[in-house]
Amino acid sequence: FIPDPKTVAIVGCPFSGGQHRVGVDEGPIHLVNAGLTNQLTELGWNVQFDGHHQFEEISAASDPPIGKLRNPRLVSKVTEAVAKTVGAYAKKGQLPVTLGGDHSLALGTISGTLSAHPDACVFWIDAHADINTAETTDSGNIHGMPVSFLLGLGPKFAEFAWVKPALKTSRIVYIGLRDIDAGEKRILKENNIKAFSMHEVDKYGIGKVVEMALDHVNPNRNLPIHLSFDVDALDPSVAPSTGTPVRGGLTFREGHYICEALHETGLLVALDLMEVNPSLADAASVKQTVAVGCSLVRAALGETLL
Ligand code: NNH
Ligand code: MN
Ligand code: MN
Ligand code: MN
Repeated sequence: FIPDPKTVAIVGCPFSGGQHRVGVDEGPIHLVNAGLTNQLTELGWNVQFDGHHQFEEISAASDPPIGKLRNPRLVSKVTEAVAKTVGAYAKKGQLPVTLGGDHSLALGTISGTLSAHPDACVFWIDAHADINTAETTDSGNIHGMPVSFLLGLGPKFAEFAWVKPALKTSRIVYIGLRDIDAGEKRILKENNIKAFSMHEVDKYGIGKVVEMALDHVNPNRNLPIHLSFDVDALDPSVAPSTGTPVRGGLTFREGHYICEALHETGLLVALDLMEVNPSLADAASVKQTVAVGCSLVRAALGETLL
């Protein structure tokens, strides 16, 4: 399998229903306004961008919690639409780049990728594991749960009947973790899910970590790769404008290295850049975070230092 996409399809997802801080829906608008599409054109890509996704609205009143899940119908509807959009681009041989918005969107993006590339593996770059189930979650925020849904772990809900548990536990790997809930630690252990926390990044260095991560999910370097990058994986000094910053994160270079190394495999088929929240922190921090977001996307799409 050798993907050869020439076209990037930008999927702007102004969506915040997977968590409760307002403003993360503005992330994609800021990233595009910062010139991301032109930057990708300059890298040699055909860029398709037909405006940000328009989502069906469901009022809070008609979307009460189901168990602990908050905004369940809204998140389900939105992510189902995203899955269709991303899946359609991927099937056309294009490379979908989804701009969030909160990380519940990855329930859609990864479902879409797997509909086109059933053997794809996932790199989940995040301070958090986002693998809570409806049982283990404290917050009820679905952005902390997409991975469990994709793996088919935890209780099932009729409202999420469209979700296929299409991801195998051996096909996802984490880098950057440092804020994992107790229930999540148990799930990671019980299911033998490979994770490189910041401890392993410190111990081995990012080059070795990416190599070990690839060896685990993609031993023969022949499977398509979906990169889901939560900007809070980066240290808050690098990416301050995000809803749940956690100290001790990836440096600017470590974050970019991951993107560059996955580009170098030639196997990248989809990319998510999530959780940029331009309403948090001062104007300079917002500008910095948006610029870093654009720069991570460029690195994943082939921008090199030399
Ligand atoms: N683990 C927490 C939860 O489930 C926080 C998740 N927050 C994130 N994830 N930003 O990337 O609510
Ligand atoms: Mn704004
Ligand atoms: Mn996340
Ligand atoms: Mn996170």
